[in-house]
Amino acid sequence: MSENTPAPAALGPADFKSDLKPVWCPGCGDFGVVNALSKALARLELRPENVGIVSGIGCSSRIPAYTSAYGFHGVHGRALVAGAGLKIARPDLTVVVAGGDGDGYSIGGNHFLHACRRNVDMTYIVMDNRVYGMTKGQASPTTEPDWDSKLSPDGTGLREFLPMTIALASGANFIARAFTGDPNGLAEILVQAVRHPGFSFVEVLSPCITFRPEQLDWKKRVRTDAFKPTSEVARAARRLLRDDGFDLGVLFRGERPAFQPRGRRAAKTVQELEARFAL
Ligand SMILES: Cc1ncc(C[n+]2csc(CCOP(=O)(O)OP(=O)(O)O)c2C)c(N)n1
Ligand code: SF4
Repeated sequence: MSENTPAPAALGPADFKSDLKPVWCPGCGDFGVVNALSKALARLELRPENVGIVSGIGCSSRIPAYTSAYGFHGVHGRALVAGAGLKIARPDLTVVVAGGDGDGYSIGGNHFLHACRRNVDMTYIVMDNRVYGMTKGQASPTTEPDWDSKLSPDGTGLREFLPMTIALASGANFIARAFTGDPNGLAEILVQAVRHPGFSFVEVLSPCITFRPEQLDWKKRVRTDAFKPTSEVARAARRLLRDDGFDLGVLFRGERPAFQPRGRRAAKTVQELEARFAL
């Protein structure tokens, strides 16, 4: 930029929203996530063209359409691989991957483990409502074993998947929990997650008021700033032993360097890519 070129005007949260009206049920927790994410991206002084938002399938995975950043609404359970590919090919972009607990922990569970282990520099937001919202209320890996519903009478009887514990054990470099009912707290955690190098995992408690209206009670149960960040895995693991799923804040800030493959630069044209694969 020459000395005479004016600096681009600072953007506000509204600049990160698209003009599509979300089709989420009125009162769905996911509204709070799109609001907080827009605030966080503005606070980070990014521009929509510097950000790629990748999702899987589910109500929560509709989020890229509601932002003005580059978006990819992908395949159920495969958002993390698409996000990692994007970051590796375009390290200049800020990559955010987003989706639900079904998408990320059930069909996408294996990718979750390896994304933590691989530690590519991106932020993964899971909107956890402990149910499959889009497909009308099946139990997910984070559903309580005794949640009684038409599709799981008397509950599944299965113990819950513990995302933060699993992320810690698998190597995630930043681990936090936030609540959509606290949009400022959520925006602040997202700012920290994007800034932290490597794989940042943010579990967001996001009520599904249609299939789990009792989750409206979460606003009385959450404890703001209950976690105090540490860079010691053992300390974070001990802290999780007394977590009931409603403690909020940053649990872990690791110091592993982000993974960026060495070797050839990404192909710049389709022709170049085809030439590399020619036998
Ligand atoms: C391969 C494949 N299997 C199953 C589905 C059906 N399906 C769509 S969304 C979804 C679950 C969504 O639940 P979650 O990720 O928790 O998101 P929510 O809708 O609750 O936000 C399922 C099973 C699909 N689209 N593709
Ligand atoms: S079904 Fe649940 S998760 Fe889906 S939009 Fe409605 S409230 Fe949100």
